[in-house]
Amino acid sequence: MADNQKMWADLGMNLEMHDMLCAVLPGAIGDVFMSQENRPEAMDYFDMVLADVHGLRPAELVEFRKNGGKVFGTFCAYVPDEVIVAAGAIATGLCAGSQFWVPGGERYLPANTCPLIKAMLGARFDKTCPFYRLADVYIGETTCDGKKKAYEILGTDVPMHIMDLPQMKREKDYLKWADEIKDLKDLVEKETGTVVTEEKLAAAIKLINAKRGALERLYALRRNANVPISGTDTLLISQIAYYDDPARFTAMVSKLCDELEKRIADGVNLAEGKKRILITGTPMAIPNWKLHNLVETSGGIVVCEETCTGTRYFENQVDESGATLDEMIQNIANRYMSINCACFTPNTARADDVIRLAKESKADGVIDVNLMFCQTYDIEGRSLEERCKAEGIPFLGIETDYTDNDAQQLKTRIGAFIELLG
Ligand code: BJ8
Repeated sequence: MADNQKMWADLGMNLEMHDMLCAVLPGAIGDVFMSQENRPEAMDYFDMVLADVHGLRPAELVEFRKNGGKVFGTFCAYVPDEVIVAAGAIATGLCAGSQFWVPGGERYLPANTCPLIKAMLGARFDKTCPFYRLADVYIGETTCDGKKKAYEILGTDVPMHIMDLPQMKREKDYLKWADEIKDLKDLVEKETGTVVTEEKLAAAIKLINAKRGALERLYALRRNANVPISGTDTLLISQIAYYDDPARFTAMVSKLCDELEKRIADGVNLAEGKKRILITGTPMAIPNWKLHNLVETSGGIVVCEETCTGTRYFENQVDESGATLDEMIQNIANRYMSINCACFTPNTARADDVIRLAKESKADGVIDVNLMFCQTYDIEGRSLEERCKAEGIPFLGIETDYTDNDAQQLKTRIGAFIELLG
């Protein structure tokens, strides 16, 4: 911890304020994670990463930068890590899931802005997140309006590169996204002084495909009648996916999956007497475990997340058959354009995904969670509810933020929903 203090001081962090953030973490970890029964042993690794979330990985990034390495901070599941990795750089998610950062963000943004966006700005300007201090360049993207405007404000304090994400899925949009990925490649080459060759990009595609494959395996195991791992634990893994070393993360998830297979064979079933729930909606950035905790302490077990901290992050692989840089980049673009985010129009494929995943996961019900003031997901919630109802899948729509103010009321609503599932 003493080493961490020095590192945080060297990073120019606000130590006094950061201490306040660190003070609440052990309690939250105890309440949310350690209180669960019969957890897989291989969760040890992820628990350790979480317990020292602002120490372990940041120390690696500090070391990497000392040796001349560059770190790129990202905010969205559409930004392809492959290109950053191919230039020998590190991509790290700049997730913002804590209420702690929201008041800081409100100094720059209207209060009626999505909490995720407010937390992004609070984390940067309050100087209380080492990842926000360590990223040399932030990679933003034109998804929702709130993020676009927030990136302009972040750009007053840190180098920003914005990727212009198309919002439709016509052939020309796939070509356009490939063009934006080429611009990203040019940027990382310039920043790192490393040329992205065919060999390097092909290796990076394989590395990130392997990471997605490990997550796919984990999610497939949860579909079993015997559920071997809680949704809360899986959510933590999905959150850590955004910033851990990809090869190590893949190895740790694979090790966990080996254990989960054994647990299934041994008849371990965390779903015993519980209702299986699929969660869909806005992303749950670390340390936002609110909904999973509420569901799993109210008679439910989360068996799948159709979110960017869930299936949207890992479904579909990049085609590895590309031989030239142009082909590889188009293959990368095609994979990322297969993500179905509400910022696209039309986005009916997301409802198809929810129905498919609910069936595959044998979900008893779907809970659609919307972060307050996120218009696109809020609007989509109505049609999603109709689609689920037409399929006979019970549906509950929830809007919430990062505070605990509504926790009791949500617990009552979720408890009633789960009871109704019979
Ligand atoms: S691909 S979901 S990570 S944009 S910030 S849209 S919650 S108002 S995060 Fe997202 Fe990429 Fe889409 Fe996924 Fe709404 Fe908030 Fe905007 Fe948000």
